Amino acid sequence: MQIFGDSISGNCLKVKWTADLLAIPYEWVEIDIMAGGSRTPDFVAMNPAGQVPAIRLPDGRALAQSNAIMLYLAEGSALIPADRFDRAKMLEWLFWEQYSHEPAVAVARFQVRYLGKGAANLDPKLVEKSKAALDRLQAGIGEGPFILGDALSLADIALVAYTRMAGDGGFDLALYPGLQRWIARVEDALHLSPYA
Ligand SMILES: N[C@@H](CCC(=O)N[C@@H](CS)C(=O)NCC(=O)O)C(=O)O
Repeated sequence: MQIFGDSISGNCLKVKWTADLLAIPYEWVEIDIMAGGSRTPDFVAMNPAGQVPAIRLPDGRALAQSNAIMLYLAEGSALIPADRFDRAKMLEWLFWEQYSHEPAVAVARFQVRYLGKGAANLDPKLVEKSKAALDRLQAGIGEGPFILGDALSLADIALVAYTRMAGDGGFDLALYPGLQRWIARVEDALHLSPYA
């Protein structure tokens, strides 16, 4: 299997971390999105959305969308709850991540860290949406230790990706001690060094 990803992208790292944790062998193919690497004719032939991450299976089939790829990789593993309700609850968080968290927290980070926009110049609505997402996540985790309770799941992997990078967008994670403790637990479970 090949994973096409840009190492600066939380969406891509989620996929990498899932494969690493499950000891699934892969070849990482670095795609430089800032240089248009996901918009080349070859890449778009594989993923018409022109975005990373994407994977290509040994039989040639390709799959995109970070959370769909994670679900594919983790099928049958402990990262997906066996219980029907818990599994649906995990999906609830994954859908929320893509609609209410990533489009705010990741976009703010991208604009500040990679487009050089001052955090003070971010669209106030984007800042508000990001803070609401961080508040919601912290409240949802509660005492945890993980989002669904005792067990690490794909919800933690998906949501930690950009939450741990929120400081890049000007958000002070020290204001979210519950998130800081959860980030440390998930980083530990994924064998990651703290994000710098
Ligand atoms: N919903 C998609 C989002 C993918 C996405 O936004 N990819 C960005 C990097 S994080 C990208 O490829 N941007 C380059 C481009 O759009 O040209 C997912 O979860 O995979």
